[in-house]
Amino acid sequence: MSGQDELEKLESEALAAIGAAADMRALDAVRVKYLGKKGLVSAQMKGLGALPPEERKERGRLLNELRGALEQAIAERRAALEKQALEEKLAKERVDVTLPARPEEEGAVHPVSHVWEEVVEIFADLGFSVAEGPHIETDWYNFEALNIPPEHPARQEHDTFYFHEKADGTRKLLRTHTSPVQIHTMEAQQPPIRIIAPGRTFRCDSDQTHTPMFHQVEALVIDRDTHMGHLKWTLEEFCKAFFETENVKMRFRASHFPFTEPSMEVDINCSWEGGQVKVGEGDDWLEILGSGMVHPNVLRAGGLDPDEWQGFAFGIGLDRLAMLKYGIPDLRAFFESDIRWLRHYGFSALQIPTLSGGLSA
Ligand code: 2NL
Repeated sequence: MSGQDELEKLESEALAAIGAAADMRALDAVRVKYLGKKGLVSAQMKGLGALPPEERKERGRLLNELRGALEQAIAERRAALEKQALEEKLAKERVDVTLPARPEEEGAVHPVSHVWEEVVEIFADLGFSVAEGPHIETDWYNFEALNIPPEHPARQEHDTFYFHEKADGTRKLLRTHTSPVQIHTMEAQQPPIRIIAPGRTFRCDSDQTHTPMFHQVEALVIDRDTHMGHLKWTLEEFCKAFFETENVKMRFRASHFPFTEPSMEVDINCSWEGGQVKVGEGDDWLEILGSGMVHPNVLRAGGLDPDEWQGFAFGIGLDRLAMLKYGIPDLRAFFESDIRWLRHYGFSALQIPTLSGGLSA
């Protein structure tokens, strides 16, 4: 066989093999067989040196053409295989969106998420915006700025989760309340301020009524002449809207928090029947939140002059609110991720709380 016939035979064999390669793996094997370092075309190239100079030139040109033709055929085959693979994948992953959801996979909105949305809806209606911040905080934002210096007894009560100490002696912590968010807000924006800060909080405490992670919503209002009357009105409006009754009675008791002065705890009336608590009826009292006028030291820590600005703040436990409103007896079940519990106490994703449509209806 002449040299040229030999190359033509090689080319037609190689092209047939490329065309027959059914997948990327097979195609790559063909590429290696012909164009690889030890492949058939390379072997021909190596043979060039043994030819007389006048034949070598022509043969070299033909070999280069052959290599170019095979490379192109391989690239085309690869593109065709990729297209085919994509089409197969799309056909396999095709979703019929008109099929109904499978009932056995139905989830539910957690009662805490639902109550969170209800609370946001009520305060948005009162002109508050929602502020959020990091779970990991510094000592300054979680304690010092809130008028809780290192030796303050409230430090022990907070059962703080600390991170490892750094070389400079400082250590980060998991926020024990959402108050740090309010300090960040005071730093970032000038009054008037009207915000709520809902979120997760953490304390190293676990028993029947405490979980290491729980949810809080705090509120902060600051203006030139904000006073206790504004605080009382806001809390009354909140309680009526949240418990969906005009009848709820409230009792304000003097209390103490490091970050407010004066401070008040708020109770609402309730009745106990068969171990079940009902809000807005009966003569028993139930504590639901803590509140007060922002302490001048806290205003100063937030960069505000207490002679110019004043405000109120309060904090409510969201988990407790959810238990009260929806009659859920055991706090610890909240965070056990038991799908049966969630199906029983959870809400439909389509049941979005609105004041016009009813919060829990
Ligand atoms: C409670 C008590 C409270 C606050 C939280 C607050 C935040 C700033 C300044 C002043 Cl930045 N106060 N928050 C005030 C009073 C009470 O929470 O028992 N919560 C469940």
